[in-house]
Amino acid sequence: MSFNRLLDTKVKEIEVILENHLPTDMSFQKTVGEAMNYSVRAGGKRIRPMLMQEIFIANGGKSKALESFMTAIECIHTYSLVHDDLPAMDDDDYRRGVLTTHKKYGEAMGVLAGDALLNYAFELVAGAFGLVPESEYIKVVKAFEILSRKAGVFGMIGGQVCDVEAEKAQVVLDKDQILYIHEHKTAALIQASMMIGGVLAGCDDAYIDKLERAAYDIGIAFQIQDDVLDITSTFEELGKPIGSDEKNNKQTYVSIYGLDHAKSEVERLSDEAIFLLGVSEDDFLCQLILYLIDRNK
Ligand code: GRG
Repeated sequence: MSFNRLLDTKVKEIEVILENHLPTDMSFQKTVGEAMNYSVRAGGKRIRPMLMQEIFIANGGKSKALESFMTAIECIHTYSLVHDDLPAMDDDDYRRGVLTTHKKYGEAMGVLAGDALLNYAFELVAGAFGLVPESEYIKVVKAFEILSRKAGVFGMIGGQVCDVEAEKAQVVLDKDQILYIHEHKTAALIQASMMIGGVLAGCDDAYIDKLERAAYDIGIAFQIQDDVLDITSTFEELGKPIGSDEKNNKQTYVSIYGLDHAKSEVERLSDEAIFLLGVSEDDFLCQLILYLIDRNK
């Protein structure tokens, strides 16, 4: 099967898993439930649950906790997009090709749907203890710790704080500062995805460290490519307006180092990740990494 068909099949399978885990049976709070499900169902590449699943499978994983964590990471990622689109942050009207959550449900419901998705992610992983035998609790605890750390103040939220402050202050960022923001805002959730896939499959600490390093490279390359696409892509392909970095006076790797250097850095980082993971070009994981950094949406 071609890579594109396989990718399509895997995305559809992941969407079934997400659908089976989304909140149902809402009562008086059903509007927020609808807003949560609207945001998740709006689509997206599903790369975080996919990377988690691929690492898990490649390492012979069997745990029944996997699907809870796959849904949890997509809920956390989706909440971050919902909040990032709010008027207090980037104030965007479109995401994933449809109206942003606050544009569709109002600002208060946008805030609450994001909050609820974040909390729901942890409800799911807490529930995973009920799905595995006691001998597997240690894996679930480790995965829980990684998820909470990489999504929190020492991970994605920390990166977003620096990004927001840098944008407001309009100071010129140096390479270390840009990389710090990319590492925390973007790479942290990709690291969590790959590390959790490894932890649930029972990989040892040395291999989890290697996954963390490879995911750092993939995350930075992914973010640089995102900045490239903000200049070179179209609304139709991206599902949101292009040029938003310039509109928000956001400094990016591309605005500081130029398109050519940014593109060669994406290539260098992805080569390094593929080397660290030891995957060959026939492996789906290798092709997935190349697709992520060479994507047009
Ligand atoms: C609000 C706490 C908080 C954090 C927001 C994730 C984020 C931090 C902001 C969103 C904007 C942005 C450029 C984030 C960097 C990560 C990134 C490239 C997100 C887009 O991820 P994709 O391309 O999106 O995987 P889809 O829609 O395909 O799931």
